[in-house]
Amino acid sequence: MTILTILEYPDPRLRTVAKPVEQVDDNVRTLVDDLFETMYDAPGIGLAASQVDVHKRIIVIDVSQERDTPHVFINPVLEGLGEEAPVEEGCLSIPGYYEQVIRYEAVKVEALNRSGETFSMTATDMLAVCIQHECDHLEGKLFVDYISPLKRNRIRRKLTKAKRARA
Ligand code: GNR
Ligand code: NI
Repeated sequence: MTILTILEYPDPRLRTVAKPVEQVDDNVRTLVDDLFETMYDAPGIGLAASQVDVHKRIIVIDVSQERDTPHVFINPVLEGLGEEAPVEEGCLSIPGYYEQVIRYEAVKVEALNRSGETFSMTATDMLAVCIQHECDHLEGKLFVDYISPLKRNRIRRKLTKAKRARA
């Protein structure tokens, strides 16, 4: 197992639109395992392959307190359900910043599991929020795209400066 490097905003590679997985093979399963290891290590409640510069439609999530309820979604297709409501989000690719964004309160998601079988589930609460956040990553979209340009530019400048200081 390998802990992968997470790209940080405003890295342009985070804007790449991910491609569908054609075959759920051992290479894909190894990537899924590495995504989980990277997510648990971070620690985060979700991770999209896009964030580790692999532009395939794969996301992993575990919103449980006990960190014992992993979910993997390959080629996910989302349908928003219910009302839209503001929620506070963070992102491992935008470390240290939290902003309110509008999300559906529930989603239906159809995807492939790690055996390559189609499944469907409906999710609510934090799992629904996280699925929407991760599916955005696969489209090259980040939560800062929903906030004001003023706030977004402030975050961009601070992260760019922090990265310069680290280098
Ligand atoms: O760890 C994460 N926490 C989080 C909190 C609120 C809404 C979404 C998230 S996802 C984030 C991990 C991440 O960046 N996934 O892409
Ligand atoms: Ni994120």
